[in-house]
Amino acid sequence: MRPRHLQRPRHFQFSDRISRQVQRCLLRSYLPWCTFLVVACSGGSLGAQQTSKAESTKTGTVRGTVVYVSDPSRPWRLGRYYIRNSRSGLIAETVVALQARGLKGPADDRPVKTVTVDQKNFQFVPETSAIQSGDRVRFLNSDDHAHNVRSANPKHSFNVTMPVAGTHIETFKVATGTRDPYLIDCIFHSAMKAWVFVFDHPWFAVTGEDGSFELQSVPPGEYRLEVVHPAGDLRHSQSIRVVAGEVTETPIRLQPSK
Ligand SMILES: [Cu+2]
Repeated sequence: MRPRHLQRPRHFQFSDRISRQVQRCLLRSYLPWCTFLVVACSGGSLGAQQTSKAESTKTGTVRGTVVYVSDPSRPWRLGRYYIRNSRSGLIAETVVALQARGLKGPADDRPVKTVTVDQKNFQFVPETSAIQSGDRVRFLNSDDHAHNVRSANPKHSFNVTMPVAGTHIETFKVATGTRDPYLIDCIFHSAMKAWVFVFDHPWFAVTGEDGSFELQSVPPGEYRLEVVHPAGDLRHSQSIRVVAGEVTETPIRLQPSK
């Protein structure tokens, strides 16, 4: 028997006993229902997964993260702008895209997309954009100074002055892939640079600050997975197999170009 000072007060013991009885009663009464609910919920969840799986039985997903691996013999002075955590090396504004001979997106009448590139604090924000051919870029000027947007690429060139609060929309019709992105600059401020990558398929992505990317609804097959960080001139390419109904996880390590 417990010493008196360790014994629970009598009313506590009573209420505790009642409480235990109520718990047992509730357990007996509701356990079957709880079990049913759990099974029903998991069944519903499985159903959703199956639906998702059914939708993706014909296509696959490529998912991964891009990590910058430094090389003391080839320092990258701009790394501090794109790598938020030097330990992880996860790198933002990296373009990841599939490449294969004759690769074309599904022939559909998809709506034209418009992405925005601002000119702010004497920088293009974001510096790196990726679109499909036929999509548009809306350039803005949020600075209190005049800017300019220019492309000298022979496949699509333009040169437009951007007054304060100015807006200019440009349609990019010619896909140039990862090899020849459109370099956009400002004739007034030579340090301002941006890149517009244009693809004729939808299987591309630009990494965020967490370095992650995901390419969905990819037809199964063998591809080159091309990775470019234009500001750092970092490039990487590897073979990848996409399997229907499966997610291909692909960690990517980017190093300074040789
Ligand atoms: Cu400028």
